[in-house]
Amino acid sequence: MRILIFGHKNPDTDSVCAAISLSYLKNQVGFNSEPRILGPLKKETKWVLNKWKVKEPKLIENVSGKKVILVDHNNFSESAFDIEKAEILEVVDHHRINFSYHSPIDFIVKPYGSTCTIIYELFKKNRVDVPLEILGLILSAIISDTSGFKSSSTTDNDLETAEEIAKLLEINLDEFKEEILKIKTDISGKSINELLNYDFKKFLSKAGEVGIAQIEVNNFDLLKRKKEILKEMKEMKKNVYHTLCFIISNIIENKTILFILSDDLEKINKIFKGKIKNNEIEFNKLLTRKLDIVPMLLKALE
Ligand SMILES: [Mn+2]
Repeated sequence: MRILIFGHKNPDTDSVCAAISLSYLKNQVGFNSEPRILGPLKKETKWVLNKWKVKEPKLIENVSGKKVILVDHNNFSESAFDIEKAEILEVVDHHRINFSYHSPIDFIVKPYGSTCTIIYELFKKNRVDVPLEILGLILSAIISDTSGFKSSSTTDNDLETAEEIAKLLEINLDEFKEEILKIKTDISGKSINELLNYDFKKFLSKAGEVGIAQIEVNNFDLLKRKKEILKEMKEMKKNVYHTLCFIISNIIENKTILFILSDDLEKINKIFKGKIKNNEIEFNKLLTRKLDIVPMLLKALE
């Protein structure tokens, strides 16, 4: 029976490239697998697939009764809607562990900046040659998921893997990095609502549901629209979220602005050392949702 391999809902480049790469690897070692996606692709991911001449995976319909492998997520709320009825064979991921299952499975989670870095290691471990287009996908995903190696989630493994692959592909890593980041940070023509939904994830805290939106930009022009942003966030939060955050990371200036609305703003402000002013807090570094913001919020709302 065929195995379906897929990343999280609202797929990003790491999710999609990890599914395609791992599917290729599995097929080389005797399995029959196919990559899938859980939603439409972002502009950046389409550009990457086009660049390496790899076709878009099909949209998933249902996984009930099917054999599946999860990549770039290990959390049912971010997975296929009927994931509880699937047979999970394996997980390859780099997020906080939020998983339990009725039988033992291969569960590969490493604190790397990109799932694709783990998959490159799996190629080596299995002694399978990596074709050029898969090298290209893995490199693109590492650059994208680590914001060009600047994000706090970046490890030496990510950087070394990227350098090794750039050499194999005979491309200039810095130039290629700039190309990807230019597309990733292009928010022109997007409404505030689209930006809030661009890379949105939900978490359950002890106090209630927390929603965290995240985007990367190459300048802070967007901040001029703070009023509009907070208005849109209020609308989104209404009756749904206990806390709603919008992380805006400026990858040129290495700064992060966090907009935050919460029913317990005082508690959260304490964790952030009282630095929240007018629903806003600024950090002089690039923060990531999974390493910096989620742990702080979950702690504050305990
Ligand atoms: Mn990822």
